[in-house]
Amino acid sequence: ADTDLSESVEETAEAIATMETRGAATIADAAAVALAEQARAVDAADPEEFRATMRAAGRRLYDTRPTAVSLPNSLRYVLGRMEGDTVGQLRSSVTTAAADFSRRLETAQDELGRIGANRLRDGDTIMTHCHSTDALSCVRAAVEQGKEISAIVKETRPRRQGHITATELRKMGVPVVLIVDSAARRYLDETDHVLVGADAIAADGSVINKIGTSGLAVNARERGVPIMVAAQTIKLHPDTLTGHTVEIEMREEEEVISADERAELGDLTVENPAFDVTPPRYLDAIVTESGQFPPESVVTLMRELFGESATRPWEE
Ligand code: RUB
Repeated sequence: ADTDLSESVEETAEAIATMETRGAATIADAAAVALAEQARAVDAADPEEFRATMRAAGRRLYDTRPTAVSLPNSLRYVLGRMEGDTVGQLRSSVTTAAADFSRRLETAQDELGRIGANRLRDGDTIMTHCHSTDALSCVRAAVEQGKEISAIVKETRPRRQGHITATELRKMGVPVVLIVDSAARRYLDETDHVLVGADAIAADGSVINKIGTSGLAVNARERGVPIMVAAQTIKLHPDTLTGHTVEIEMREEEEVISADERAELGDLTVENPAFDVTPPRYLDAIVTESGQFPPESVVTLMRELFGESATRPWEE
């Protein structure tokens, strides 16, 4: 087992695994903060011990949830900038990189919001799925520009992240209609844009997001409602450039049925995939801090940012 991990890394990893800390951007930021706290806490005898402890912290965080690529991209950013000949230099390179990462995340979200807001017109109604801070940033910017926006918010079973979205939208003064997931198609007739976030974006422009996004996108396309994905460039999945696929997290059945329900239902299998894949042909635009892209062309941006393949600095 990995020894010497700081309380902050253990607590952050636990919070990510239990979804107390959730949403791709929030997870990425929490991981960077935990790495910085680990760097401050580690009492290493020599540079090699420091590096080994930081890699172990990276692995502990990496192993929590498999789908959101912002997590490994955060580890890549911070651990990829770990440099120096002494423990002191190594430590300050990590804390500086983590602070830079958090700052960039915030700036990127604001920039993306301003770009996404350009797609929204005064009086528009959006439909949301799950809770995405990147998607909400677009609505916030539109509201700040003085546009009146209303929202139809999908509950998002099994964890009901729609309640978080509804609360955040109400704080912005946006009127909210909350619906169960299966009512989405009926309410598309009253929707001007479907607006969702992303956990990962593959090189072919497929978007991996909360389970139910793909069905919503197919229905929106059939109804002629544009579907827009708000996702910072940390959501681009560099491994997909070399043919890897994105792992879809399967979660516990307890999120779907209670122990009593399990006893009543008897012998059956409950499956609880957390995410699904929406092919690029059902998406109209991916909005990032670097501009708006047709899904099929994000690969250009991906090569620019990551080169031809991705590093794994947390591995030994
Ligand atoms: C969250 C989810 C969000 C994306 C984007 O899933 O699917 O749409 O993570 O969020 P979970 P953000 O609740 O299982 O973590 O824009 O905040 O990164």
